[in-house]
Amino acid sequence: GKDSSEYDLIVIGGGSGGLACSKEAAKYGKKVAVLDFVSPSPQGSVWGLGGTCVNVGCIPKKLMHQAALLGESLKDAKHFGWNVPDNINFSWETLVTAVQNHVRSLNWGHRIQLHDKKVEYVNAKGSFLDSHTIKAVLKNGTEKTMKADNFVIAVGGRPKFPKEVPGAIEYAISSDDIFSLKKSPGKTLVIGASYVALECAGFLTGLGYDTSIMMRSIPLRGFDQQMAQLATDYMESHGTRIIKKCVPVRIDKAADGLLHVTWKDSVTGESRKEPFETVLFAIGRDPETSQMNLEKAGVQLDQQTKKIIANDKEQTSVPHIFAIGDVVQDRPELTPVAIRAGKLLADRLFGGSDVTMDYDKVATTVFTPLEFGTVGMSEEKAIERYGEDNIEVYHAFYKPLEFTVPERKVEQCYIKAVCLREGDQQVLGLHFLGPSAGEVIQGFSAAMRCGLSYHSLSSTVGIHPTCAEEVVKMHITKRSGDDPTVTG
Ligand code: FAD
Ligand code: NA7
Repeated sequence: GKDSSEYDLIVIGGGSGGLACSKEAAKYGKKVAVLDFVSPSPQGSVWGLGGTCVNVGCIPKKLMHQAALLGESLKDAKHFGWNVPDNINFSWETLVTAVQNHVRSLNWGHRIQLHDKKVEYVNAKGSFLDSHTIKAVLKNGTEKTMKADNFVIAVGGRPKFPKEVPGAIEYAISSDDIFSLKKSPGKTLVIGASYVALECAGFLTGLGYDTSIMMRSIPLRGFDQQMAQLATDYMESHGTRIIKKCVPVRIDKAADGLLHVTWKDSVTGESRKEPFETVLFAIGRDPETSQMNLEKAGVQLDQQTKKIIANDKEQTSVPHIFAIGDVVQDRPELTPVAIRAGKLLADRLFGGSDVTMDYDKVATTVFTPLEFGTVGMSEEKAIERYGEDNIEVYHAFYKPLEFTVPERKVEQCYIKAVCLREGDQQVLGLHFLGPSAGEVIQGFSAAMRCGLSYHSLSSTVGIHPTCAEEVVKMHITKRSGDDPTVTG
């Protein structure tokens, strides 16, 4: 047995990856502790157990996205015969309360699960003293020392603020604050073009707020750019203002509380100034490695990103220290990725497994007002890898049946399969813009893991009438130059 301060495994970070890993390890009868501590955001937001996804990520954002979609549905409903009154109003306070209540129920659920599975939960901030010892600092300042044979670092990341922009840290918020914001955000400027930026601007627009996005270059770097363009075109045509090729210079708070943002157009060089009620930065995330004393343990970081370097067994430069989730260099920053990596790691450490995590062909969905589901390679990536002559792209612009009756003007519903040109035409990437994109793309991602070819995709019989059937019906190649609009 181990004495009270010695563990088989200490997990630092009780988010998606850390919780999954610690619970799985405890299943093997191991002595496991998980540390979780939330440092307040610059605006003072804090939250409970469960990490980013539960508190300030996937969960609250999908609920707010749903709230925005419902607003759209209310407009549609009239056309379908519902006598919806004209002056419907929306209450931010009600939404935030409902979302926060659900988040709190999840916080509680995670605590119960740790208890039931005999994982010791320590609400403390962990940092290394040496490679086998950590210091845990509790909220009240009490310190304790803990030792373990193995460590898993799963501390995730936090939103970045631009240090060079005066007023940014003082006055702006981030995704860490928006989901619990007490008062309605009002006229909002979202700065950045990450998926988080587009999603936040999307639901704020949908909820009726005057919303602008400021982009310095392209939307959704790393994603298929044709899809990214269509997703943002849709937003622009549905009320989100996009301020292109501009960067913030400073933010000043006026006596009336308004935030006056000065920005610069990087093409013309001109400056502009405009007041907003809320400014939200979504310019990427920094890993939470800076206060962990990782150099004391000997854990190597990427010099530029400050993320932890880990091998295909999630092992860092120190053999008994592992890292999973968003804190690791070159990994998709997604909850199910962190969960799976954590579970497989515990199985390898304590269950005699040799199964490693496959980070390839992980599907994801950007919950913009018109959702964007994607798996595998972008068209750009496929061309770069195989050459334009060896790639066949099938595509279609389609109209969801449910958009016809309410006469929704949507030109951006689009699907694209990026395939190899030879043989059965293996599908390298599948990209879908339209309703319920996540629900649509999940099954196709399983098919792609089985080696889906265009041949098997197009010999699949569709489910009528759905949007997903448009995926199996695609037959126009980009190369042909034919009109890809689905008719009838
Ligand atoms: P986290 O979940 O971030 O957990 C890390 C935990 O460690 C945190 O609780 C942190 O406070 C704690 N911690 C940090 N340092 C210490 C320390 N020294 N000691 C103790 N504890 C510490 N992913 C999806 O799959 N789908 C989505 O729709 C989606 N939407 C998102 C929307 C937003 C706005 C954001 C920001 C992210 C979204 N993500 C989404 C990404 C997803 O949230 C992350 O990939 C996931 O949470 C990563 O899990 P993790 O375990 O690596 O870290
Ligand atoms: P990303 O993917 O890191 O993107 C950051 C975005 O913010 C991107 O649009 C950047 O524009 C923009 N950015 C970064 N710094 C600035 C400043 N200083 N001013 C204005 N705009 C800025 O964001 P996430 O962290 O949300 O995404 C995490 C993961 O999701 C990532 O791995 C992706 O693969 C998917 P840029 O394109 O650099 O001009």
